[in-house]
Amino acid sequence: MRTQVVIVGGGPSGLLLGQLLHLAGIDAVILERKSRDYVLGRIRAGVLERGLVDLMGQAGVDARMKTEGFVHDGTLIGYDGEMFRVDFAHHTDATVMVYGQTEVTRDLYDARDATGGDTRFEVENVVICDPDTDSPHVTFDHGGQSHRIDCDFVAGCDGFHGVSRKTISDAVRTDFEKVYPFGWLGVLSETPPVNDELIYANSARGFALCSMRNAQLSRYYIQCDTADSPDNWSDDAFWDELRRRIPEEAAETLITGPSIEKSIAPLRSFVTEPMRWGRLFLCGDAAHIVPPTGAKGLNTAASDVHYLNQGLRQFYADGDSHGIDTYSQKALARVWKTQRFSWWFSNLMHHYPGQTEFDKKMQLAELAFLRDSPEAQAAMALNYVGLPY
Ligand code: FAS
Ligand code: PHB
Repeated sequence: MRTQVVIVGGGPSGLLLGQLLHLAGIDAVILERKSRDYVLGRIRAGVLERGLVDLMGQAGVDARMKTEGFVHDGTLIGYDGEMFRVDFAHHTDATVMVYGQTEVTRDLYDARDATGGDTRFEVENVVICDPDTDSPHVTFDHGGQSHRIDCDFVAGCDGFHGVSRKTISDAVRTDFEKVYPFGWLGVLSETPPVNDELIYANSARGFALCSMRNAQLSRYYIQCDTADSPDNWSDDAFWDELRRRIPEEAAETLITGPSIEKSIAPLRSFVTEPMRWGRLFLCGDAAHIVPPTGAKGLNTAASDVHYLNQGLRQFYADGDSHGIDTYSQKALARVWKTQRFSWWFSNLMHHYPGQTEFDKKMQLAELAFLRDSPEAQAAMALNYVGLPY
């Protein structure tokens, strides 16, 4: 079999790229390791930058997002017993969309079904062959048979634990990593959100975040030890700890209920360079990971897809390889800026084991500066709504 682009990974990166390429008449086969239901069962991101909202529109998959998503023009930050608001619309004329990654993925799968796109689920033993030649191919097992697809290009959209990044030899690739000494314990509950906007809280007991998916579905996080386990946390224990970490006015109005999902995500900053090797291009978590504090994981995957989609369209339209030749450089330029914001916001809002009293004073001083300085709030707002592509 032959196709133009093989996309390894059927998460948001792979699906969005597949949809945009289809609209340009470029054929792609998507290979996904898990089942569709498994992919849709993952609870992950919740905030979409303006760039991803626009891309969803370009991909023709934004109808449900427009009716069910929540447009947010600011966020709340709580610390040291007080709370202040950063007004995105005032500083940037832009907003963000609160719409779960699960729904984004569902919309993209529905669109792929409608186009009859070739998506193979529960594939195994994917191997990307000869990516550094003009005739790469991909082999894999599916339905008890071995398969080979010859192609022009391979898009590695298979996340942090996929095969694509590891296909690029260590002699070519450089990894940059910071592992944070804490994780996030997340709970999903069928309860009304505690506030119309998100609340990021830096309390003496550690970080907490109040988010949402819709008017009856809330998403909450508390910072936890890396060795912690969801089994150590009853719902009551979680709600009690959350109340202790969020501003009093929110703690008093918090409506709790049974958790329908409870999980711990480790936090790391990670980038691999380059994001291209021959005819293999890395997109999304396959190339980079951020601590979720700044809501940049899914959104940086989107800007990668934007650049790669542009480059492949240019190549197939008029044989011009400039877009694909500059893909890695362009994508990484934005990746590092989102890495910095995610690192900055994580350092500002979390308690580090062994943090000295001076360190805590530095955090409080920076939070007070952010509270009082319109320029500091504008810088944060510009990064939060999404830097330009
Ligand atoms: P994904 O990991 O989503 O998708 C990769 C796909 O490739 C998966 O479906 C996988 O099954 C498949 N795959 C892997 N190996 C394969 C192989 N060998 N062959 C075929 N398929 C293969 N971001 C935020 O902005 N906010 C958050 O709150 C947030 N929370 C997160 C919580 C967790 C636990 C994790 C892991 C990530 C979180 N993220 C968050 C980041 C997340 O949203 C990612 O940025 C987003 O899923 C990136 O999408 P993809 O690049 O498509 O990678
Ligand atoms: C979420 O709703 O899951 C979410 C929102 C904002 C973040 C991280 C996670 O910064």
